[in-house]
Amino acid sequence: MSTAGKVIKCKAAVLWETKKPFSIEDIEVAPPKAHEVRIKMVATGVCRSDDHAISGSITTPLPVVLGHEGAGIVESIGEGVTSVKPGDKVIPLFSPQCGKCRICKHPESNFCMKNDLANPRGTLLDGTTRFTCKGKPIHNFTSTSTFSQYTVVDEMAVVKIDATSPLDKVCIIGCGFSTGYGSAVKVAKVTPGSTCAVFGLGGVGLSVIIGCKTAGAARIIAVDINKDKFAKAKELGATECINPLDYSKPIHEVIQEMTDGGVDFSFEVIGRLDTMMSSLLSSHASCGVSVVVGVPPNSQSLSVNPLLLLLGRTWKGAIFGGFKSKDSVPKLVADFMANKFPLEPLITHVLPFEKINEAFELLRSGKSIRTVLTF
Ligand code: PAD
Ligand code: ZN
Ligand code: ZN
Repeated sequence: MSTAGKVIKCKAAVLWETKKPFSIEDIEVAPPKAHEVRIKMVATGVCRSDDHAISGSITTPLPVVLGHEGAGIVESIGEGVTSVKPGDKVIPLFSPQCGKCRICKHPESNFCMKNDLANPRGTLLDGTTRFTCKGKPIHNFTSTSTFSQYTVVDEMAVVKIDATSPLDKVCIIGCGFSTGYGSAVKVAKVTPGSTCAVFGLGGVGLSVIIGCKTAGAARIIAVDINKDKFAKAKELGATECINPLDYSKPIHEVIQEMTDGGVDFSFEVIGRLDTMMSSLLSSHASCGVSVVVGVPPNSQSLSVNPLLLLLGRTWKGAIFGGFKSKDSVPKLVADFMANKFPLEPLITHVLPFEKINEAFELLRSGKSIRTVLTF
């Protein structure tokens, strides 16, 4: 029996308070309004950015349904939706592409001005949410909210993908893979024969390594304080792995000595101010490009001597690997289907959705790269 036009009762992981576990709740998901899409989730990855929202390091209105790295099937569409239809396989887009704003029209930039990341309202575009639980409205997260059996998103925050693609794998194209890969190939524009350093070997950092290798980097130096991450980094293309805890001097000095003054491209993929500075200093003072990928803790700043940039070094950052999401996600899925890069090595655990708290424990303890939750 069709559920279109009706309220759907289903399970979702609700975060009522920061620093607390999720509660699996029965929620109601209202039908999509005009220009909105209701999606039956099939799989969702667990990203450190969700954990930043749990810890309060990213501020977002509560109570909330988190999750932003999912894939699913369109259940129904609101009036005026033209780019997807019921039955389509789709990926929700935490960094949307409205196609109309100044940034969407800019040839290089990708951070659409309709995003709900910079100053989160925790709602859809119309300022309301389609989720309720125990009579209370529950907020959205980053235009997506994938930790629910059903979610509603704005049309600008969802895109159709290849009907034959495996949703339990391509879900990580919704954030971690694309963010890391794009940071290398699109934001840094890693060049053949170059030397790179990647700080942080989680799902995003390892995807940076895949991008550096694809771009033809000759040396890829992987940096992490958890040596258990090194084997996978090497499997994906790291040529050297170093642990800052093994050295008495600062790690940027070690990297400068290893690379005749600094790498061509460095990436911070952890989300800490001290490692952002180490990454910057590891890039060559005159020709280096350093990219901030990790999300820094809320309202914290770095003090930087402008001389660090004056000699020619470039310091930049990007959300979602600099990709315009609606344009790029279907192409990335097609590239995965054409074996241009692997996703399987990044997915170390698959768990049923109800075990979401366990998935976050695996991430926090450093035991998982990506856990994919299946519905
Ligand atoms: P993760 O927690 O799986 O990986 C982080 C890695 O950093 C782990 O392997 C840690 O052992 C390592 N680490 C921690 N502290 C240090 C340290 N002091 N020195 C060296 N290594 C250390 O996270 P992830 O890969 O899911 O995400 C990484 C960051 O990227 C995180 O801050 C997340 O919020 C951010 C992110 N940004 C975007 C974006 O669009 N810019 C998208 C997705 C994730
Ligand atoms: Zn993410
Ligand atoms: Zn836009």
